[in-house]
Amino acid sequence: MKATGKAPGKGHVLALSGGVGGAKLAAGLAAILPPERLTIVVNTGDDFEHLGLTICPDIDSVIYALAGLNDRLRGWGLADESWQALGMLKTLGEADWFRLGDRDLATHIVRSWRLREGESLSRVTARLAAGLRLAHAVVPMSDTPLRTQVETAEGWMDFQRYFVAEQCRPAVRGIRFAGKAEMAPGFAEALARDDLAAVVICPSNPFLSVDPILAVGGVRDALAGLAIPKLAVSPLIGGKAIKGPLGKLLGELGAGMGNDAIATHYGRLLSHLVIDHADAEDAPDLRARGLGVTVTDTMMHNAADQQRLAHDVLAIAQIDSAG
Ligand code: FO1
Repeated sequence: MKATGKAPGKGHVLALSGGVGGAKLAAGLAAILPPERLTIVVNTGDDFEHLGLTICPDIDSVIYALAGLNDRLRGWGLADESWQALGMLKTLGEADWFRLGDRDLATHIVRSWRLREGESLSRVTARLAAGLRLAHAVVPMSDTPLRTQVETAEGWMDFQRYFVAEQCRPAVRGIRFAGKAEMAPGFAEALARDDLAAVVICPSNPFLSVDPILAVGGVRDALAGLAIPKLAVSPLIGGKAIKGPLGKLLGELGAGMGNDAIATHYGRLLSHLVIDHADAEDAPDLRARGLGVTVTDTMMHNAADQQRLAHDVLAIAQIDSAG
């Protein structure tokens, strides 16, 4: 996006987020935008059924981060967590490879029981967010399952098996999203808003966390049809992912390296890429593609960093955060 010299607008922002990294920017945006001006759509490709419970890791990362309850060190789950139930599950001979904390279990119990009672995932997510006193809209990408699976030498594997049980060790040959999903109502409504002023792709893994959102029916076309700033914050710093398997995946999928690979992956969906100072040398080549590029500090250690980056993103899109 080129600067137009126009006064900053007061429009609505649609943020697309995966888990940990994305949740940090989502929390920054929520801290500086009033609830009526932000919709956060979250990846549900990582969701799975475990011990009879429906687990939605990225939704939980986002609502916990917005509520300031997330564990910053571990990167997922709740701070001040205890693990008594997990220990008892192990004693009883049940699976303990996916660690469910005592406090976190309450979230999974509420979600599972309300879904079983017939509520949609959107409704349950709104219920959980309200329970945590969140005022901003946190919306699952879809109310129907679309499950991320990775292809390894042993065949197709469910995401959490690959990510947690196998610690991302198997080489990935392909990624697919199993199922057929429609946009959740809150997602479709945000995309159709007259006052939609920017789409922000948070710094989540493009292949594993953002692609499932883009794979939901109608999303790519809807985004392509929007003549507004469409920004992504690169998940890379110094050419590397802060956490997770993105660097390894880029190599395994032959998707290129660094921010060039990120820009290639999103292609014409993006008008602007926000990169870190450590990757400033990538800017000329990215600009030569016709992308707007902003070099800033994208590392988010704390709430102040999250809000600073959120301010940067809104400034690029010429959106005013006040009121
Ligand atoms: N990630 C892990 O690496 N190990 C775990 O045992 C684990 C448990 C877990 C429980 C609840 C939850 O909401 C998330 C959890 N995660 C765990 C994180 C999660 O698997 C991934 O971070 C996301 O799916 C990737 O975005």
